[in-house]
Amino acid sequence: MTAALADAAAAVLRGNDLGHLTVASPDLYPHQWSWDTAFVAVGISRVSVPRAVAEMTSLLAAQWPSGMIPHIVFDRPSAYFPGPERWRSELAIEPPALRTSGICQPPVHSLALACILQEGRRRGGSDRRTAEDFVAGTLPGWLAWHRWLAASRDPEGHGLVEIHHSWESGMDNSPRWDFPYSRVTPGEMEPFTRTDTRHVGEVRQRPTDEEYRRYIWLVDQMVAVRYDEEAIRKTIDFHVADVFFSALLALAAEIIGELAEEFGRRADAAEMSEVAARFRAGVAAAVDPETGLATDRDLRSGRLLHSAALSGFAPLISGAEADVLARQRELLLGPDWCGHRALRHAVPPSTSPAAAQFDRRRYWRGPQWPVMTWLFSWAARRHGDAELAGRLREEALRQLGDLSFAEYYDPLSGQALGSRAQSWTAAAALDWMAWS
Ligand code: 9WN
Repeated sequence: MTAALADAAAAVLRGNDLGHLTVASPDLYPHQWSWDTAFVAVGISRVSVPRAVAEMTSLLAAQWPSGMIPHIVFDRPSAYFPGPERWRSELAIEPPALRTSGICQPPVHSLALACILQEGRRRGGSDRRTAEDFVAGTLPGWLAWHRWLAASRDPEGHGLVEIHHSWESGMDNSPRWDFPYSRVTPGEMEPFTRTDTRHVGEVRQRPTDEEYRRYIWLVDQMVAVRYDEEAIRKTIDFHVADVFFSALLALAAEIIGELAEEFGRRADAAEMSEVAARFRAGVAAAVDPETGLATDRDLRSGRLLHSAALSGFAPLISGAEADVLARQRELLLGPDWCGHRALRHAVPPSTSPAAAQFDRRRYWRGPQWPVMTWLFSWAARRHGDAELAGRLREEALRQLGDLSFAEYYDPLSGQALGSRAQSWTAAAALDWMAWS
């Protein structure tokens, strides 16, 4: 079974490989996505270090002059909507060299750098050299990305990252965003046709048409100001402090700081360690003492966004004081989350099954996303909680035993949902299989 799972996962990644990049999934997402690429590179490094390096290199080639790593790189025509004609990145005040979207996604890239380096060193020889040369040579680019996030997305230094579209959170239609979206009222806009719903078994597994109208409205708002960050902050209808993105920035900055130190960049290392501390503190301050969950904030109204979404466990990602971590761990394994009695597999659902907003089949409103389980298990291992990491891994591997490598799963029945042969799901499996 174990060997079959690893073989099948590697076959999925080969099938989605265009040579220099891996598409996020064969039909639904036929391009390179930013945070998908990092997870994919972690998995591929277990098979080929040079190929993992190529993956990250192709993403970095799309970096904007500002330092932003865009959320999608469009390198070939496809029916994906919204494609480059709607994003119009060429109109940006400082346009990127490639055709890309105009927003970003959470910065999990330094996790991939660390994994590639570790795997290269474990294998030794040319893999070691390839990994070390790659990290040393591309550190300036990755540092610029983290620096841009810290400066442009937290200009006042609160330790929380602002986002301008829920696609930036990576959890597009999570209940986290229901309130801010209830205040986004699209005006007249160029008509469009969704293509995403053609690639899933049933429309209800995807966001609604109403949600899509708002998503595209926000894209149009950003194009209208030519992606000028200052202007976007003033004009965009969706303006939110994202606690999970912030936790990932804290973790990512800590890791890139360690890499900078190792490669002799002491000033960069000190700067990144400050960034990590700032965002870790921001996340800790966002924990609601009553629920124990971290909370986003709507920056237009000032309102705290209470929701029973997985992002509430942001401190488990960023790291926090021992008592905060202990409470979060207990909650995560408790009856409202992984320990809910109706769950088929004890891995974190995207929304608590005990919450009113829980929808077992709709995208980020209930289903379990294996890549999120991988992230929580990886972070737990890093933060010294091998027990939690091992539990999550074991359950997740059971879930993936159907070999569909689905994008997400119905938490109650265990049925595969969304895209099949999703690259980051296969990558998570490959990495888990290699854990000792
Ligand atoms: C929009 C590729 C991406 C993931 C996101 C996930 C989904 C895109 C979409 O797919 O979003 O970015 O078209 O629905 O929500 O996290 O990176 O796998």
